[in-house]
Order: sequence, then C-alpha cells, then structure tokens
Amino acid sequence: MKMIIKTIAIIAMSLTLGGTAAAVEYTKGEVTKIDAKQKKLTIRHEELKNLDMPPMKMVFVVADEAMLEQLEEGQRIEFVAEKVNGRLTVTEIK
Ligand SMILES: [Cu+2]
Repeated sequence: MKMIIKTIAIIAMSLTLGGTAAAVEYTKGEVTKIDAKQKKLTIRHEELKNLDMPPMKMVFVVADEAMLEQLEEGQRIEFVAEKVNGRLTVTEIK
C-alpha cells in the first residue's frame, strides 16, 4: 500500500513539473525601443513558438508598466509574449 502511494506521489510530482516547463517558454530578444508613456516595447525577437511567429522586430505592449523600469534600449532579454485581449503583450521578462 505504501508503495502505491509513493508511486502516485512521484507521478503527480513529475506531471506538475512537466506542466510548468511547457507553460513558460522564454524567447530571446533585444530591446530596440522603450515607450513608457504608451507602455510599449519594441523588441527584435527570435522565433515565438507559442505565437507561431518567425523572428522579426516588432512592438509589444507590456502587461505591467513596472517591467519597463528595469530595461534599457539595446538590452538583451528573455521574455514571454502572449495575446491578451487581442494585443500582443509581454507578460514576463527574465
Ligand atoms: Cu513578431
């Protein structure tokens, strides 16, 4: 009986870890322009797999204004972008 519980616990743990890894995938990019007033960020990004987008330079909005404070133009970042309310939004920056 103890053995079964242990096995279930291990399976549950690996499922949790696997789910987390799949959900957050960071993409590399370079900040080329910061527009704090509009809460916008221009990034030259590598392929965005979750958005099915090839590498390009484009404008994103940021989920949180505070994210811009830690950035400067020319900085290389790793970030997560998602479509939020129809707008391409940077939701996380490493
Ligand atoms: Cu793009």
